Amino acid sequence: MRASLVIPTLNEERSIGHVLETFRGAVEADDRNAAPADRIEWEVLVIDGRSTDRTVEEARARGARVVVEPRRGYGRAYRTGFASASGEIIATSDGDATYPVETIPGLVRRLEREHLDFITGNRLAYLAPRAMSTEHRIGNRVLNLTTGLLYHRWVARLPEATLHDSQSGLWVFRRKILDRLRLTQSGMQLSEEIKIEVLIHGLRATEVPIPYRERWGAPKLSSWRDGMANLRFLIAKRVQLERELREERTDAAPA
Ligand SMILES: Nc1nc2c(ncn2[C@@H]2O[C@H](COP(=O)(O)OP(=O)(O)OP(=O)(O)O)[C@@H](O)[C@H]2O)c(=O)[nH]1
Ligand SMILES: [Mg+2]
Repeated sequence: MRASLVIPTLNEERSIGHVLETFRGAVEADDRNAAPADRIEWEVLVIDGRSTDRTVEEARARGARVVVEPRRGYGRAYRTGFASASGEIIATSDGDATYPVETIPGLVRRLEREHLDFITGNRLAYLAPRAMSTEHRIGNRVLNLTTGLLYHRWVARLPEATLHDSQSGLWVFRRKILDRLRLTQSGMQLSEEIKIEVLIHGLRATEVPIPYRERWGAPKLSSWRDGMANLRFLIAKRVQLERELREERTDAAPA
């Protein structure tokens, strides 16, 4: 089985080496426990937004394939990364050492074992004390509540009938589902867009608890600006969805 780990980076020289080494250690442990035929063949893609520090050198030195995406945006970087990934399974993580990349091989095994299409990590389950600022925490809560209210009928399809962390950026999924998802966002909104698209298409998805740690290096996110953009996106997408559902109902109604 081939899998791709995709990591967007913008000036993460302090942490990217650590992230890639931690991941490699986890892959080696997974290989030791697997029969040769069951080993996962990994490719690691770093989608770099023209970092001005040593991120690219650090990533290449650890065997990652670096794709330069000069257009700005977290979502833009992921959409470019997904198009460049060759694995049947794609996993994602930030390059700032916040996400537990060591859990990724195990999550791929779980995706296979449970015949799932999409797994997303719930960072709020084991949040390290300084991993999120107060603004960030409040913003997340507002966005999670809004997602739960606006998308209730789709979120209810999850095993716990709720999405605890709409903003998480650690996912493991089958590449083939990308043909069905409409991913349009170039900013942080991609993180909620991908989950909503998975749910409205009725794909087999689950949320798993993961640790989330304090970031290394300077934040790229602006809690207020990105939070408001995410909120506007949630509302606009729901309005559009309602319009499409209404059109479908009209088309299906007998003349
Ligand atoms: N290629 C690319 N990567 C980006 C861009 N903006 C952010 N990133 C990377 O995307 C990942 C997520 O960005 P973060 O700044 O960590 O956002 P966040 O996790 O929501 O916020 P923090 O809690 O501050 O870490 C990091 O690895 C960033 O380096 C961009 O414009 N282009
Ligand atoms: Mg981060």
